[in-house]
Amino acid sequence: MALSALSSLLFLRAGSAEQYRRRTPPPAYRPRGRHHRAIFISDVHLGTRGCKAELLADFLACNSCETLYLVGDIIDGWQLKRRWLWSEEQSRVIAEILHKADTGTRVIYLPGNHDEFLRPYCGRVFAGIEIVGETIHETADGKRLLVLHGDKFDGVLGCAKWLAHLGDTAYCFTLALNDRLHALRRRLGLPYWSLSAYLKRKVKNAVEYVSRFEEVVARAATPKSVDGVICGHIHHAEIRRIGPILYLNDGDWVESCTALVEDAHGHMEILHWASSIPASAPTRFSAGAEGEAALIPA
Ligand SMILES: [Mn+2]
Repeated sequence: MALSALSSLLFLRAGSAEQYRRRTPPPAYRPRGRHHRAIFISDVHLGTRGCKAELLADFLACNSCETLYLVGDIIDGWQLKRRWLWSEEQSRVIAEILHKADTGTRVIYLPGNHDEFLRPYCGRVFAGIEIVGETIHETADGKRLLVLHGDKFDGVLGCAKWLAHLGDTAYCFTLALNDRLHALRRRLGLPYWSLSAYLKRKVKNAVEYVSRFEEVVARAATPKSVDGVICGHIHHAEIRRIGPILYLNDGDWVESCTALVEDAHGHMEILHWASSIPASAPTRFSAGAEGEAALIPA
């Protein structure tokens, strides 16, 4: 069963995480790391081809913190139901997280929609990782920030849910399909209709979706007597004030490779890990170009 395979991967390996971590060769290029009061990451989508596991494992190895928040969609359980893709680099991400939990970092996992199979375990602790639905993070300067994945606002937005499944690969595929469709429609005597133009319009809607999502999240946080809200879900890192609420989104590790970090004084910042590595550095891949597809909610 898929879940048992996953739990063995996640938790039964916990004992060997340290050996595994030591066995893994260090990255060819290691940018200088930093210590943070807190690190927030989300939308890693482990188990998918799109996950930039090598960059994330390096980021985790290079950056230490007192508290690590895993703000949902860390493991892609939807993909697990279709075709499970796992790599050594993805194992290294798990090993780095477990290493942090083993060496004094508080690790808090807030499940998202892709890892909703963990939601029944909210309130429990596995391998030193606390699983919670949502929580409040208090910054060094006393700001109270609500932390949650953010998918619960999808319903409020009423956005076409199929967009969530449309990656850039699917988009390229539809461009090719467009020609075939056009030929078929012509043979049937139907007027030209562009599937790709239709999808582009939908992607434009996704851009609007981002700003609407941010406003809805901020509005929902306002009556909760918090100073701000930290979430993920839409793969779009951001720090901005929306009315009385500070809206923070930690981005993703599929396209932009971003993390939200807090320093010792409570200052919050978005780190772009991929762009901190010089182009000459020998990495096996580069992060996906930031484009329209990066804005598609997931
Ligand atoms: Mn999500």
